[in-house]
Amino acid sequence: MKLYIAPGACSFASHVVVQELDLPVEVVTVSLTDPQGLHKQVSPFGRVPALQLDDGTVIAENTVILPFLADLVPGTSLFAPAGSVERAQIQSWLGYLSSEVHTGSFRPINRPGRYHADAAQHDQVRASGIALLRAALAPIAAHLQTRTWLVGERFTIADAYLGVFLGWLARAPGKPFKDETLDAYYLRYQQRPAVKVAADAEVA
Ligand SMILES: N[C@@H](CCC(=O)N[C@@H](CS)C(=O)NCC(=O)O)C(=O)O
Repeated sequence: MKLYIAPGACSFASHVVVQELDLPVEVVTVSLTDPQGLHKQVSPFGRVPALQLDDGTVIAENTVILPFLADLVPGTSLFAPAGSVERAQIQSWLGYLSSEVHTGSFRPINRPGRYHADAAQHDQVRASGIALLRAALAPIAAHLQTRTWLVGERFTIADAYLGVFLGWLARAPGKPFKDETLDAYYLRYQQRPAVKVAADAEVA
C-alpha cells in the first residue's frame, strides 16, 4: 500500500495513523504546488491524502482512509467495533472536522481564490473563514474541557484528524482562536511518539 501525502497538509492525520499502528504502508510525499504532482494522477479528486492499495485501487479522503487503516488492525483502540456507539461518535467527529473545520473554515482562510476571483476580496473571504473557524472550534473546546481525547478517553482516529487543524491554528497569523483547553490537548497530541515520527518525516 502507498499513502500519498504533502508536508503539513491534512494528510498528516493518515500519516499519524500509519505510524500509530505501525502499518506496512509506503509514505509517498508529493508537492501540492506541482500541477503535475502525483496526487493529481493518483487521486480521483487530485488531492491528498490518497491511499493506493496493492491492486491499484485508490481510496481518497481522510474520513474514509482513517477508518480503513484502523480496520486493518481488528480491536485497535484507535477505533471501535462495527455497530458500537463509540464507532458512531468517532465517525461523527470525522464528518464534523472534514466539513465544518476543514472545508467550511480553513478553506476560505487558506484558499480564498476558490471563493472569489478578485484578489481584492480575499481579505474579506479570509475574515469570513476566521469567523466560521471560531464558531466551529467552540463546541470542540467545550467538549474537551472534561476529556483527554474526543471519544472514550483514548486517542482515536478522530484525534489524529483534529490535531492537524490545531497545528494549522497554532501556525495561523495572530492565532485566531485562543483556548487553554485546546492548547493543552494539542500539547498532548504533539507528545505522542507516532505524531513525532510523522512530523519529523514530513520535514526531513
Ligand atoms: N477533507 C478532505 C480534503 C482533502 C484536501 O482538500 N486535501 C488538500 C490538502 S489539505 C489538497 O490536496 N489540496 C490540493 C488542492 O486542492 O489542489 C480530507 O481531509 O481528506
